[in-house]
Amino acid sequence: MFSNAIVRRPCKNMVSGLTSASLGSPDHALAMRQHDAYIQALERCGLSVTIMEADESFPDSTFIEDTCLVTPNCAVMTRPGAPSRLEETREVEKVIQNFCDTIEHITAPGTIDAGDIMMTGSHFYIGLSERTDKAGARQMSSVLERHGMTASTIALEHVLHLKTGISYLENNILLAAGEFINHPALEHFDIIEVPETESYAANSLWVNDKVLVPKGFNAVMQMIEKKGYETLAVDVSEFQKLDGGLSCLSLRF
Ligand code: CIR
Repeated sequence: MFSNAIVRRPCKNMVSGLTSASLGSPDHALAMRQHDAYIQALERCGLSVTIMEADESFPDSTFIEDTCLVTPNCAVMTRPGAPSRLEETREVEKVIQNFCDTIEHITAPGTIDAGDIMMTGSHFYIGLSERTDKAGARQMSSVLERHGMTASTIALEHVLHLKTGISYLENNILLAAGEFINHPALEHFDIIEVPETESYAANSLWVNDKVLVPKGFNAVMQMIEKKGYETLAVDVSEFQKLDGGLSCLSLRF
């Protein structure tokens, strides 16, 4: 179970954020309202939410998940794979210090975005992607092992981050889309197959036995409810325009 979340407000400069989506430019005012509702949803799941102010120097900084991996035994500041995002970690670390006594760091030349890391109990899956290279993954694995946890890697073919395509919903249940549905490394999970038409909802978010699902993806929402979870629909359309999803918008621990 999680007790805390950290979020970072979207900045006006989010319109210059990195994206491969062709969904148009995000509307900052609407993004702020959606971010308010996202915070409320986390609070409904019982989390105490720390809100960092927006930083106009970093257009993608609202996607705070990529900057840090928080585990029960330590926090690990990442080294984001996009050059424009490298320094986002600095302010996040100042906030993390209020919660974690042990903070580790990924160092150059390795790169890793924590959107590529999925926690399943004490085992972590690390996606090798355009943002996360083998050196970054290797460093992360050895940090985790030093703190009594384990890790393995999965090479990505099509998606930006590992958790763009899969989400762990606890109880051995994995939500999976596209290239992950029949992946040999994941076959021991009870897989909920996300239809191609709703692939964006593969990034849904388990928080204390409730699951946040992006608004408008009703087939996936129903599949998750069939597994016995209460779902909360959260509209993140303005973040989708920047390739971001529900998990990207917070650190949870
Ligand atoms: C980026 O390309 O870095 C941002 N526009 C989106 C990051 C999404 N983060 C995530 O999936 N964890």
